[in-house]
Amino acid sequence: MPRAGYVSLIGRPNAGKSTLLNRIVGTKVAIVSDKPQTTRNRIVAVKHFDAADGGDGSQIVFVDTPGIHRPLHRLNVRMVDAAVETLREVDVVALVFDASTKPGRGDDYVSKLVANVKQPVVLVLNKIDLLSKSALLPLIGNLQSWHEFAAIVPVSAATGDGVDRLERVLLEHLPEGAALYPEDYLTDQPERALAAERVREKVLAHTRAELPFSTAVAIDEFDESERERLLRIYCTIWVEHESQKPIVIGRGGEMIKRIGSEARLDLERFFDTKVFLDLRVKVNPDWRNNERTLDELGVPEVKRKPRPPKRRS
Ligand SMILES: Nc1nc2c(ncn2[C@@H]2O[C@H](COP(=O)(O)OP(=O)(O)OP(=O)(O)O)[C@@H](O)[C@H]2O)c(=O)[nH]1
Ligand SMILES: [Mg+2]
Repeated sequence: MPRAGYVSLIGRPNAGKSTLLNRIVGTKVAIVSDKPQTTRNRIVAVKHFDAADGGDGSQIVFVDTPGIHRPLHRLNVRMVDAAVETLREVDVVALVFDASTKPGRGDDYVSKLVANVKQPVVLVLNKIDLLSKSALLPLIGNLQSWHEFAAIVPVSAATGDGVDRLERVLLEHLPEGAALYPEDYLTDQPERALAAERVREKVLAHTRAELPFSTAVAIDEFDESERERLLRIYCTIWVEHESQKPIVIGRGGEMIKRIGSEARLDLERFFDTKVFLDLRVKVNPDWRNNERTLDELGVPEVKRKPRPPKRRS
């Protein structure tokens, strides 16, 4: 009997959730960077276990989520809410932990969140390529106290080590049933969003300090009228302060050219056609706290159920 269901990838920023998702589905659906808070919304992507690949028609519907952190802007409140909300919706929670780091206060917070989860929680110890074998066992012993995990699976999303086993373990905990998505379905991310994210990925790769956090990319025009020959994409890179503009543009436009040419090559590979990419940089003060801009950027607000008012005595 095939199995099918939802698995959310939850954890601290930088744990490697998006790298793991891309590794499993075999395509870059979520951008990755060495800066925390890279992923800003939920990304659904489906792993198919097709008969053609020796599978039985099972499906794992992954939900990649923003890393859980203390939110200081409305953007971050929306991000964390989006991640936490998945805990109630999925069949299995995959808690991804960066095994090359020591558990800290942020991890305490995440472990408290999963303590209330009713569904099976699988602890994924990622980045084991950075770890000696002898360090793994004591770490597992230490993290077992967090939760009654359904399983603990060491992996390296970077090398693929352990990922097959992780897929098997996740499948075991999914309900039996027919496929939820068509067999060629990859992701819920529209092409425009994928394009904007790839541009943002290059910005993240080449900037430091506050800039990665205060940058957003909006698609102004996605012109497919001559797609076979040339896909034309016009983007605006938002920054928060006037002083950040020259950093993204660089001396003599060097930085923006580099971001543009790397993004264009990436987009050409992804869309399998020539791409014309127009980038401009604009200041949008305090966009991270502007609800309308956040809506427009596709970082939706998670509507929580209202709590009953506290009774006054
Ligand atoms: N060495 C090593 N690095 C990894 C591995 N998995 C991810 N990384 C690196 O860790 C960094 C963070 O990876 P992401 O996939 O963006 O992490 P994330 O959990 O999605 O982060 P947020 O979106 O910010 O929550 C990147 O530099 C990755 O290349 C791994 O298995 N081994
Ligand atoms: Mg991510």
